[in-house]
Amino acid sequence: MYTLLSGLYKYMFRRDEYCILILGLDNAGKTTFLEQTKTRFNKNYKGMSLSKITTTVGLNIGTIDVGKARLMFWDLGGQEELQSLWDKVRWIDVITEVVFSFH
Ligand SMILES: Nc1nc2c(ncn2[C@@H]2O[C@H](COP(=O)(O)OP(=O)(O)O)[C@@H](O)[C@H]2O)c(=O)[nH]1
Ligand SMILES: [Mg+2]
Repeated sequence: MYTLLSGLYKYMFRRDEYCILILGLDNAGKTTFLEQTKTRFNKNYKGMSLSKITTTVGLNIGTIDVGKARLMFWDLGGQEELQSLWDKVRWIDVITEVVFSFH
């Protein structure tokens, strides 16, 4: 009975999860894009002031829920050392690239 109920619960409330890798060079606006997206889609999320965003060291992960889907954004720092990781990523569902530079 427990298995049946927990299976039903999982079926009703499960979310499809997708990983989205945000790629781009330093200062392209990746972290700003992620902050804006989180602010727009997560009702209770108080976005960080855009002027406070500093260079991402390593990795920054943000999750948003859209309908029945859960999107997990990976904001990978654009430093040269990390660029070698880009082509090693195999399990990512979507790769989005931020190509604009403001400097
Ligand atoms: N004018 C303008 N500046 C932006 C925009 N997006 C990001 N920036 C600025 O560009 C700089 C780098 O942004 P950041 O998100 O840290 O880039 P990242 O290194 O790719 O994560 C910051 O000073 C941001 O305020 C935008 O859409 N318009
Ligand atoms: Mg960044």
